[in-house]
Amino acid sequence: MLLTAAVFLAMSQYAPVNAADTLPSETPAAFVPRVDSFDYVKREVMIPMRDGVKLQTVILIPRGAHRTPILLSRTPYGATDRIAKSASAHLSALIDSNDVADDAVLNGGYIRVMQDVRGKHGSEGGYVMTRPLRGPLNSSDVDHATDTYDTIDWLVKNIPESNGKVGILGISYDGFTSLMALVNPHPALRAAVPINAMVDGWRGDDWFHNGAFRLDSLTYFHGQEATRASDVPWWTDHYDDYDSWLSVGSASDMARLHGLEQVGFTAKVMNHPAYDDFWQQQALDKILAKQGISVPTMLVHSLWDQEDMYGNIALYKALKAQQPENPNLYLVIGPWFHHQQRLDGSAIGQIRFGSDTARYFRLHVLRPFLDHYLQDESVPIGITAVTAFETGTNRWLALPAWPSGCAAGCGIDRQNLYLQAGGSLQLGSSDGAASNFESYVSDPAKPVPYVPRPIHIGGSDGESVWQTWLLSDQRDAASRTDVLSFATPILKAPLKISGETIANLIASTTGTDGDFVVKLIDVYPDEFGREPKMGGYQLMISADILRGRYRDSMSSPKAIPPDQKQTYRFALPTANHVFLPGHRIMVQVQSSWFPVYDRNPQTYVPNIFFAKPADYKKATIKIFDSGPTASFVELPVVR
Ligand code: PG9
Repeated sequence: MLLTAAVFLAMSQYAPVNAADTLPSETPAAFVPRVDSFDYVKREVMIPMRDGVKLQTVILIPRGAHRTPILLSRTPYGATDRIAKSASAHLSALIDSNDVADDAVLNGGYIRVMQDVRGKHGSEGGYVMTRPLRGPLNSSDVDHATDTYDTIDWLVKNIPESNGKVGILGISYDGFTSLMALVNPHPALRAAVPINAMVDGWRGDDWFHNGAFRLDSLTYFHGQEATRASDVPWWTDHYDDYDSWLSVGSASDMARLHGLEQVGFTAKVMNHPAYDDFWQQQALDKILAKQGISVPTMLVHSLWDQEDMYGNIALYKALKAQQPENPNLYLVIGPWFHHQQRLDGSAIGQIRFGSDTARYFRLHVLRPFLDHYLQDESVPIGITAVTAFETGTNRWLALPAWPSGCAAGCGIDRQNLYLQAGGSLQLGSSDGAASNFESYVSDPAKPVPYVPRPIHIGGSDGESVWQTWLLSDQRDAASRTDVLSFATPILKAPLKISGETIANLIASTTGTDGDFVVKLIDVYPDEFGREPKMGGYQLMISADILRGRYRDSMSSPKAIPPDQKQTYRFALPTANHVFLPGHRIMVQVQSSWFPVYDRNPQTYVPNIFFAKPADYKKATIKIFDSGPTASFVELPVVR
């Protein structure tokens, strides 16, 4: 009787509407996974912040851990998916796949914690893109600094296996949140490793470079802000990204096409095209230099970072200017694309570095740093203030500061490389000839593609164009009539540069606005021994763009007077490169780089985001070379 009642109950619970299906479901109401044999314990908790909002946090504790430090990351990309989606009984297998803190780093000796930032994925609260600190741009009581503080406070009080010491690390957005942790840090925070961090979205990180807008930012706003779970895909209507972006007009037209007026960050960016207070007040290099850093911090920079090329070097410079002998500051410079530190670092595209430089970093630089500052039994650190990979020769250098050329006994001379008539380059002085110029027509209807078309950002054949594009062969650009190339004779001796190259163009345009791209290139010998495909390869060592309206002031744009010589002076990203004998140095100049950057209409309009089709006009650009008004690039030459 009892049995019959139980069966009836079960049937009524699970039976579908069709009463004829009398077979009970084989799926239990709630399955309990068996994980007792795992070599770690996983906890998923909601950690309360000071305003009551709870943040989803995944904690992985090596089984049997005792007095073990905590390694925290804070991310908008889904904590659960990032470190705990794959199923394995081994902690090392679980975290190895995409975490920079892989087993080479953790070595069983860390508690790994990953948290969703407020407003994303499992966390409560509202999302604000790279939420600024409390102050003029954030009137609430919370920011990433307070959220990190509250999180660390909870972790050290609620994980009995910990030794009470916490390190924070992360790449890109997670690098930005690692930097935020340094503002009024929790006393338990003992080390930070911001990698490829977003520091200043206008000067040279994700959204703009010197005022030129990076179009793919729109797809990022969409991915990040359309929903909490980032689950609405961006659609395309062409295979070739060049066509997709050219078929709409301005960036705001594309934003409208995808409904981006619905997300909050779009209007903020489009209402602040210049480097005004909105950008300056949230630039982390300025903020952190003002308050200084007290927590041992290792800034990690990629030489070919296609997203956050600017931030960590700018921050290092700002911190050094404030406190030249800060013993807590370390810098690592590696031959990587954005976030390659967590992957294989042997090559980027066709350029090979002779060893897995990313694994070297994780094992011999990152781990000693973390062990030294976080483990109870302090391990000797064994690394210098700066660890930099030298490209061209492919070797790691231990340096006292950046830039410093070599360990001891060498300095840096700033030497000008002058653009000369006929497409040559001359180091030291311009020729005695009369002033001359080369010219090209820049047509916004046919902008210079950043890689050969068709361009498919995700890549075809599994090779990501986006990750490798800064190292792609520039010969295609060199053969266009709207790109100028200048080159030295074949080098007889090596020439090494360390630090920032500065472009100093003297140019005129028939338009009233315009962009200037300068690329410093290593041209390989015409034939190249064991790697025949590299014969004549044009490898970009450093390059950037300046939107002409900002030539004199980043915050107060002004029109370019047509047909008048103007100076366009701007820094290119840091390099640590040896141009080898047999190679040549090349400088290329062009006025578009599409569709990485939006097109400049070349007619001055108040806000390029809202330029109308009729504003986009061809312009003739003259780049002055030879004689007293020759354009040049200022190289940081190591002697
Ligand atoms: N570069 C990405 C990003 C960082 C910060 C803000 C917006 C985007 C990233 O890779 O996380």
